[in-house]
Amino acid sequence: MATPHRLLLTGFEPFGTRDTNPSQEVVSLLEKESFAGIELSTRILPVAYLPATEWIRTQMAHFDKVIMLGVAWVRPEICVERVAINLMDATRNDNNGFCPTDMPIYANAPTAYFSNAPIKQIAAAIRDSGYPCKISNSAGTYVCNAVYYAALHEIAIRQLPTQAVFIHLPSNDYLPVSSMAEAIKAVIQYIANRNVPFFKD
Ligand code: PCA
Repeated sequence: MATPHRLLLTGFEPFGTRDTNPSQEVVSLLEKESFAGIELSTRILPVAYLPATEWIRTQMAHFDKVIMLGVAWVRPEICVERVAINLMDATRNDNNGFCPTDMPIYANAPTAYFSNAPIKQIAAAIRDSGYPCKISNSAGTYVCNAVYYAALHEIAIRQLPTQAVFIHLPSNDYLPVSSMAEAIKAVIQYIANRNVPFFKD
């Protein structure tokens, strides 16, 4: 049997005025499942720039595939993020009380990275499972973007084969959490059903 893909799936704790985060709930639903061909690890990240970026950075060498989830409350559909930018520009404190404006995540690092995962195929896998999904060209300037940037920067500077994608989930006013979980399951199954190399054709 082929070696299973080591897959890291992350979500975020609640932040701001909300006491839930759909990304955390989706991870809790999916961590109970098993997927043939996948060795699944999960983690809920703090909505805090420094610990979240530092943790994700240290994990990149240990996984083949990384799917990071967060919520974008105002977006009506699931968004597969194409790009991460080297910028922290918060309009509200993070959960550690940190509120950076116009600051780079890493000094002397590239302005942006594109995802090294096949975002179009991932979006298609979600749409084929019956859920609304589009490509987004901005993951914002809050903690989600920072974590995505940290992952892609680490992969780039260490020349790791790891492939990473960030997916923003909508508010559960637009889509029930159980449907979001089904959509992400479709992405995991897309990974599982492909022989090596999964992420790039
Ligand atoms: N969404 C925020 C941070 C955590 C989350 O779930 C964001 O889009 O940056």
